[in-house]
Amino acid sequence: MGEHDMADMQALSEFLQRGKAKEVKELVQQAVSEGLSAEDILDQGLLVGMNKIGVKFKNNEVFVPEVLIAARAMNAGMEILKPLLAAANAQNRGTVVLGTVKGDLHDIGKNLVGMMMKGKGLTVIDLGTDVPPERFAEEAAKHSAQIIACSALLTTTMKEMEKVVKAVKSAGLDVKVMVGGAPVTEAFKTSIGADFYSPDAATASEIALQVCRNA
Ligand code: B1M
Repeated sequence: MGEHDMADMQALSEFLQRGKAKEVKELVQQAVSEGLSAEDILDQGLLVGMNKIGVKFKNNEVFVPEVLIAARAMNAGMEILKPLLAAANAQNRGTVVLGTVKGDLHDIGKNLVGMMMKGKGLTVIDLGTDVPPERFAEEAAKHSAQIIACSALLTTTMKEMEKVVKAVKSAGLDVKVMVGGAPVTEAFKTSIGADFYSPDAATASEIALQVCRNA
């Protein structure tokens, strides 16, 4: 990748941090036209900016409103990448019930996970954010899903994932539970009795596809 592309990605990260949704959209569109892959635009532009905002947020250099407008700019960029990441295979390869757990409103990572899964030809039932544990189980039964994918970004909400595992068990469902999100770890997954942990959206989509193939 040339110097020119790198510079564009840096500008993209800057615009995202400043919450400039229009500019973010334009730069993403430009990068796509120049032939950059959706994955590179995400990893080298949008996510770099979002991570920087995260650090500033932690250090009290920016506050919720700034993070929110940066998140809006991120979503504006993702809208353009969506069809590319989800260059969907028409054939349905399985069904995933996806959502952010109860009490948690973070949805950027979850949305990425959903896009990547669609890109693998999976049907994604996206329940949104703040999803109660029983609802994951109910929807999985309703749609005959092979896997439930739960996202949590807060240390205070990740414990809801254990309730999802319990809800699935008490409903007697034959469905796997995958957990992910920044505070979630492999050890945590094991401690709550979930089936899979995934550190990122790409791995999550690969695991989901594998589970559906084996079902
Ligand atoms: Co919040 N927030 N936030 N926030 N926020 C974090 C998570 C935090 C780490 C910031 C910090 O202090 N450094 C911190 C959590 C601390 C903790 O619990 N240890 C925090 C806090 C404290 C809060 C509030 C409590 C702040 C407040 O009100 N005082 C509040 C809580 C609201 C609530 O949920 N009830 C809050 C609010 C918000 C906003 C609304 C302003 C906004 C969310 C907007 C939105 O999502 N629509 C927001 C944001 C944007 C962030 C940060 C800056 C960025 C999160 C993000 O979208 N990252 C975040 C700091 C950070 O993470 N650096 C922070 C980009 C995204 C692509 O990454 O979601 O990690 P991520 O997803 C990754 C992987 O984790 C994985 O795949 C993705 C990449 O491939 N993944 C999965 C995610 N889900 C998966 C599921 C899977 C598999 C993989 O399978 C099932």
